[in-house]
Amino acid sequence: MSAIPWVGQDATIIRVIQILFSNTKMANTNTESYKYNKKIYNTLTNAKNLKPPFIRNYSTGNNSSNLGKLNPDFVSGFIDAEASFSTVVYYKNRWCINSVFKITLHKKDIYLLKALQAYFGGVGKISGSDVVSYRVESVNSLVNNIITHLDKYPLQTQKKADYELFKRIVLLMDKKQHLTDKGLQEIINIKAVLNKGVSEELLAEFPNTTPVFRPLVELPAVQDIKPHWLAGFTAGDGCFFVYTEKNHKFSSGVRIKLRFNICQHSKDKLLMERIASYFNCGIVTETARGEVNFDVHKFSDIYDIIIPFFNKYAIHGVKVEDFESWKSVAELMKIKAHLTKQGIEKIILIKSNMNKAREIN
Ligand SMILES: [Ca+2]
Repeated sequence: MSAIPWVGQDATIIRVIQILFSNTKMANTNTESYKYNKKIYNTLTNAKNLKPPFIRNYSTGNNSSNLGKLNPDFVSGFIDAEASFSTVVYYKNRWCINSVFKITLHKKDIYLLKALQAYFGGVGKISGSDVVSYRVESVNSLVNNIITHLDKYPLQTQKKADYELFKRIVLLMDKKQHLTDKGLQEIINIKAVLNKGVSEELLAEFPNTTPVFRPLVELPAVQDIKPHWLAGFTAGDGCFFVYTEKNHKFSSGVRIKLRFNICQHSKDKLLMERIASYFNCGIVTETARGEVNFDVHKFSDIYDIIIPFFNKYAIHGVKVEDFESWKSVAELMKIKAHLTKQGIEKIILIKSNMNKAREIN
């Protein structure tokens, strides 16, 4: 495989060419299908002013050596989407505390975890098979690598409150306070409002527990939202959808629709509204299940705002492949290929290769 990552428009075109030709016998250049693909290939090539040779091994840049050093804001955006901060209290001869920073992804995203580990100076461990986790649990690494980063490049979602609580616990551990009764109780008081709080069993062991206040998370001003943070957040929690819908009003019999989505817990509704203002497009809606969605459906917004944004501020990891496929559908729609039967076939083929990589959130 080629180790050179394709980025931006080049990658889109490589992706579309690769998919278009993937079920066409290259030797048989007289088929209608080949001619049609060739025509689309030429249109896309001319449109983007790119020169052949084109067909080479496609790489999305998922290889760790291609990822290079991640942008710090990207790292924080990705942590906002995918990481967890937790503290476990257990008894083994004495009360013990284990604080863990963790990111769990599908195994296809192991290179992204390796890039994150490299970003954090190689601390922590990556383990797992179908699902892989990056864990940092040494107090020293948490203080010097994770906390140092997050204090400089802050989180933006409500997860920040959990981070602030987690940080207080880790700093107490760093000062060995967890080895004293007072420090241990202080940690339990903090843990009482961290994530799901403390179990009844633990509460029974620490009857004097007085939960601390959960810190308030300040909402960023629209102009303070960092584009690379948004790219990292999207790499974690964003989705690029292609919908094919039977519709006889269209001569091809099928209507193609694109959707860009970011889904969060409804506690981050105001942040999602800020993101909508930042992009100056899309809508924010709340579901009965307590989720909030930021969606962009309008083709011109997708083509003129969303795609150029992520061309400039790169997403990393397996989601890049979805983005490239999605972009290639947008390019086909731009040249009206989706209004023809053959164009629809290509789009269905591209769609069939999308959104397979991530089975966990
Ligand atoms: Ca998430």
